Amino acid sequence: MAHAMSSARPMVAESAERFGTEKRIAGINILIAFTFLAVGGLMGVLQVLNYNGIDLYPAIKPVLPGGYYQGLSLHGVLNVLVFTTFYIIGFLTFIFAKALDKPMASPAMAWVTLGVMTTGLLTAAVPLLLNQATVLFTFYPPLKASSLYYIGLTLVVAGTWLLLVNMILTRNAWLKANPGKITPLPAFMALVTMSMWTIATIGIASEMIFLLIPWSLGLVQGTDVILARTLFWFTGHPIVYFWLLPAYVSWYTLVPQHAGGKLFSEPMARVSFILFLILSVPIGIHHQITDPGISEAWKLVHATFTFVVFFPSLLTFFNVVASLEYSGRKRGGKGWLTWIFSLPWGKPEFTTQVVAMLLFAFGGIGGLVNASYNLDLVVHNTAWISGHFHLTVGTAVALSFMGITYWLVPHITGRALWSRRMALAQAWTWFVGMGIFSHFMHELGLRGMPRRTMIGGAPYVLDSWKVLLPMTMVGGLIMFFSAALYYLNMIMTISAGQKDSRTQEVVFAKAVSGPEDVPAILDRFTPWLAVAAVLILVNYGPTLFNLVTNARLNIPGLSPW
Ligand code: HAS
Ligand code: CU
Repeated sequence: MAHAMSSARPMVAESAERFGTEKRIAGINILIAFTFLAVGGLMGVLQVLNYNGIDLYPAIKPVLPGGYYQGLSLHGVLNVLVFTTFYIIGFLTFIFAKALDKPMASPAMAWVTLGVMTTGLLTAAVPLLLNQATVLFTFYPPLKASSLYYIGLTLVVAGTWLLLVNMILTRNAWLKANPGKITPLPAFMALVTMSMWTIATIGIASEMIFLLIPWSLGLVQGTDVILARTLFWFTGHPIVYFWLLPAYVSWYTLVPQHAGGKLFSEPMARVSFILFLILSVPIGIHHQITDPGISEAWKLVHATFTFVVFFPSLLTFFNVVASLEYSGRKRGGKGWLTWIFSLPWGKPEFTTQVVAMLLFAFGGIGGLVNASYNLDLVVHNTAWISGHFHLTVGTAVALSFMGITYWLVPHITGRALWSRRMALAQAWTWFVGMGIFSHFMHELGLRGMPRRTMIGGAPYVLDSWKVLLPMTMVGGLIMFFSAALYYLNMIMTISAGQKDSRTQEVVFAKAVSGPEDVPAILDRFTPWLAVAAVLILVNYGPTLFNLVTNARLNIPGLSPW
């Protein structure tokens, strides 16, 4: 008996220990991510109050000397650069190792990844807080920030590359031990995401290293604005899929399991991710339709390819909904649509992610409007765009990431979620708040309201905007309430959640059409990376060649704040 117990104990200890590094990395990353999201999110509340003539910036001047635009810079940088990147690196490290059932090849490298990223974050945070980097998250020159801001962000990006290296080492070791086996789907998806992202970062890394850092250090006197913007969007478009794909990893490989069913088709899921690998980068110029210095022909090509990258999301739509339908019917659901009511709506980790999907459908449709060359001329730089990305990154991504923490944080900490009902209320209030907020932002954009503008201080506010602005505040305050529920629940979970050794194990969903149906080509990287390289060369080559050979580093910096 004693022997049986002592042999059982080390087993448990070993398995708890086995992914100890990955759990810790995920936990710390998620903690950093949500800590900074709290600050970034609060700035959003100030913005929406300012829209409605309630100006709280003077009250917080001692902490935030730069007012609206410093707040907006913090909002953008902390929410879409810091929150996303830290969360994703933690989540993917964990999911990748779990899916292969093999700890990361180099735990030391995993810690160095975190160390480099954190150093970068702290370096960039100093000028941001000191109002020396009030250049928004796109940091378009000639706006000029402190060099620490650019160096810090570059370090954060460089840190992420190490995860790809670690993943490749781990997968190689796994392949050696499992010859002829197909990479488990979640690991494959994580690897696609990091490969796509690493290619994408060539743009921002070049912009930083060749243009912005030397310029901000005073080594060169000026910069080239269009070249800088083009390099930015080389990364700035695919970054949105770097945010999205980890949510897709969860929608494909975990949500069907939460729903008590199966993924509909693994081969189709792989096709979707491979399409993202080859199509995410060569479309960035759809952010520059109104920029001079780039030919209309290439703008049109990028716009057209943007329509093509719509397809992997349509595949996802089909596959994920088919999986939900499978689960609904398995749970006794009947009818064309009434199976929806048989889904486990009482499970926070499920519901939070499904309501995120629902709003994403609208964000995705709006994306098509943006991608249409001529329609973009109507919505570009208006509040419509802010409406669009609050549905995409602000909901599909951020709300899914919250939903994931409803099972992942208990898994990491061994403490049960403090309140499941509060979590459900959080999901639905986000859905309602964001639904209202983004609807009215879209509409205000169509009425000509500019984005990135201190509307509360603008002398030209139209009556047709004034009637709708209060609704953005209603939506914003509901979201604020939702966020408060989230943070309260999480703080209570970590500090006072019931110790529960039975917190959910990580179980990936099986598939109706699974690995046995996957042709070898859908588990390979080299051919797809080659296609990606060709498409990038074709779609960006001529424009970049032109911009680089004509570059004049003669635009001086401005720090008007
Ligand atoms: Fe975008 C601008 C085009 C997706 C984020 N985008 C932005 C900006 C951000 C952003 C942040 O072509 C502003 C950048 C700035 O500061 O200037 N976007 C698109 C297109 C898509 C798209 C075509 N965007 C995203 C995603 C983002 C994101 C994803 C973040 C995560 N976007 C543009 C363009 C611009 C732009 C232009 C520049 C505009 C300008 O003028 O500046 C597509 O990839 C979207 C495809 C999505 C779908 C939806 C699929 C739905 C699914 C869920 C299904 C499940 C359901 C649940 C419904 C086709 C997968 C059912 C439930 C049951 C119970 C049954
Ligand atoms: Cu884009």
